[in-house]
Amino acid sequence: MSNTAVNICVQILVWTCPVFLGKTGSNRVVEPHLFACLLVVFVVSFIIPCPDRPVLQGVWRIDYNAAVAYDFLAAEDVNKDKIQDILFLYKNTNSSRGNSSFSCADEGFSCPCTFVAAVSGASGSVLWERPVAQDRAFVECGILQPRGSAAPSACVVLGRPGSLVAVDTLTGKTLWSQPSSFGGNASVLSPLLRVPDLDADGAPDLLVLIQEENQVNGSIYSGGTGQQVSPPDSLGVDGTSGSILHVTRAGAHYVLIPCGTALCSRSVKGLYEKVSRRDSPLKSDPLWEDMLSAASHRLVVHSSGAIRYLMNVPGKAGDDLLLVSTEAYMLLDGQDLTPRWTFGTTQVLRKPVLGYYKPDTPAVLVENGTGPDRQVLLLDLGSGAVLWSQALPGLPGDPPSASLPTADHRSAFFFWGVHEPTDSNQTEPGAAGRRLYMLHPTLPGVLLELDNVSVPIVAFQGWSTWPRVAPRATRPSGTGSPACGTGARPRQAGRAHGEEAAAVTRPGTSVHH
Ligand SMILES: *[C@@H]1O[C@H](CO)[C@@H](O)[C@H](O)[C@H]1NC(C)=O
Ligand SMILES: *[C@@H]1O[C@H](CO)[C@@H](O)[C@H](O)[C@H]1NC(C)=O
Ligand SMILES: *[C@@H]1O[C@H](CO)[C@@H](O)[C@H](O)[C@H]1NC(C)=O
Ligand SMILES: *[C@@H]1O[C@H](CO)[C@@H](O)[C@H](O)[C@H]1NC(C)=O
Ligand SMILES: *[C@@H]1O[C@H](CO)[C@@H](O)[C@H](O)[C@H]1NC(C)=O
Ligand SMILES: *[C@@H]1O[C@H](CO)[C@@H](O)[C@H](O)[C@H]1NC(C)=O
Ligand SMILES: CC(=O)N[C@H]1CO[C@H](CO)[C@@H](O)[C@@H]1O
Repeated sequence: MSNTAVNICVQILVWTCPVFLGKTGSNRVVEPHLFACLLVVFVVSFIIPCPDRPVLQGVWRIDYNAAVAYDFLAAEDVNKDKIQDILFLYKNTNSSRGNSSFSCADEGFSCPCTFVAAVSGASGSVLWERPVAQDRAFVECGILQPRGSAAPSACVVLGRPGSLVAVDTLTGKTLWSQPSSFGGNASVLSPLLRVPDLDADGAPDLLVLIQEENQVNGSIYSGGTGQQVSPPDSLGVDGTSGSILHVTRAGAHYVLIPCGTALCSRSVKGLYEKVSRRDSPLKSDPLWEDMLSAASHRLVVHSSGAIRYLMNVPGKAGDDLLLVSTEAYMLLDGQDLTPRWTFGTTQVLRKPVLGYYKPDTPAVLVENGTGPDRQVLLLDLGSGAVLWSQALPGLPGDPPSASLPTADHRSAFFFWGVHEPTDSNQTEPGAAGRRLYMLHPTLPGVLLELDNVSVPIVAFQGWSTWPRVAPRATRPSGTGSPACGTGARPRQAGRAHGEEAAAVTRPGTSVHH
């Protein structure tokens, strides 16, 4: 992301789409009682430098003049209207919306400084804004809330120069604030990791990983107060961003960091107890301790190419690990790290996205290559088999893909590309801009074009406004529902035939039957 101030705007698309349930037989007469239409709202929002285009129905846009945008978006129902509201970061002189009770100076920053803003997902109106850092900051939302608790939801902001601040997501007010000193040349490795409550204050704690001179240190901060629970200790490894916390079958917590073609690891128990010299209720896993001590904190995983991404994915008995290297995707058993399957591609650059292609059966959306030869594939997570694939040329800087649960226990998949019909006479594939497509597994032959944008996109994310629901469950209310077809044109792809394509736009009317 460039650090130059441009006009940025946050744009949000809200779709209300019926989802077909049951068999997609040859009879395509839309009869709601046969299809059991449910409404599902897709909320996809992105931050882009301002294009000059009309506001569509179901789309809102707010402009920030001469601001710097950052690659951060989070969603939370801030105003309790049952629609996810959007949190984002921007850098500007005093709050450009004029609805912030704080100026940069009030928080001890010079102008311009970095603000966190919360805007209504339904209308785009600003709910709150406040300065949180001088320059760009790490922000992580929703990690301090104990699971299933009614505690206020918070965003943790790790600013530069060192401060660790928890902001109440609903009001923008500070819950706690602590200075934090990371060495002059140290860099914080994203993301902040949530570890079990070690200081017994009822809130999960935070593990911050810092890299300085080829060495990664970890320190633990209290989620309740922001105080340091355990001072920095070396993990004995170097590494890169993209760490995750993995829980083994024995219930032991391990930090995993990509380091070259291996995985570097350390138990949270070891990290905490060594420095704090206190006991903890955390467990360690003898099998993992053996694997780690044999190879100086490294787990040998026989990866082809440097490891880029790591993901915990649902397995049969606890989480397995999906490992993405520059050359292949590999699913590892979450306990003994034996490969379950390997999917070799020549060029892996993007983080995969999890979703459900068949009902309740996890699948992973992957990309092979970028540019004109890009292929988008859906793999069965259990076997690595290809479920769906589509050639879809990409552009440099395409936003990441996304998936959202739908009411039929599957997912809709969203990806950007520049798919063109083969008969088109277009000399410059990028001229029309990058387009956002949606695939729903019920109609695997249809790619629905949802939007097109001809300027760079800084951040993009999708949220569903409510969790996965059982079919025939509640019908949402008060979403101001624009029809499914709004701004969307069906586009045939792969095995498409016109009948299916037409069916996608039609349900918008059938909902009202
Ligand atoms: C920011 O706001 C403060 C207080 O309202 C004001 O004193 C200051 O001049 C403003 N700075 C800019 C650059 O607008
Ligand atoms: C940061 O790194 C530079 C160059 O590597 C070095 O000159 C400087 O002393 C370092 N600063 C600190 C605080 O370590
Ligand atoms: C990292 O931890 C070591 C002790 O393990 C300590 O000596 C060093 O100062 C720490 N570095 C930072 C940047 O905190
Ligand atoms: C990935 O793309 C490359 C180059 O386009 C191609 O040679 C390779 O067969 C593809 N891999 C898969 C698994 O489709
Ligand atoms: C594409 O269009 C241009 C002008 O619009 C024309 O000169 C050219 O012959 C066309 N190319 C093809 C392959 O149709
Ligand atoms: C881009 O999308 C808008 C509406 O979303 C549509 O009117 C326009 O024709 C599209 N442009 C292209 C080149 O497809
Ligand atoms: C200072 C200011 O204008 N505050 C307003 C910000 O927006 C909220 C919600 O619209 C209003 O209630 C505040 O008065």
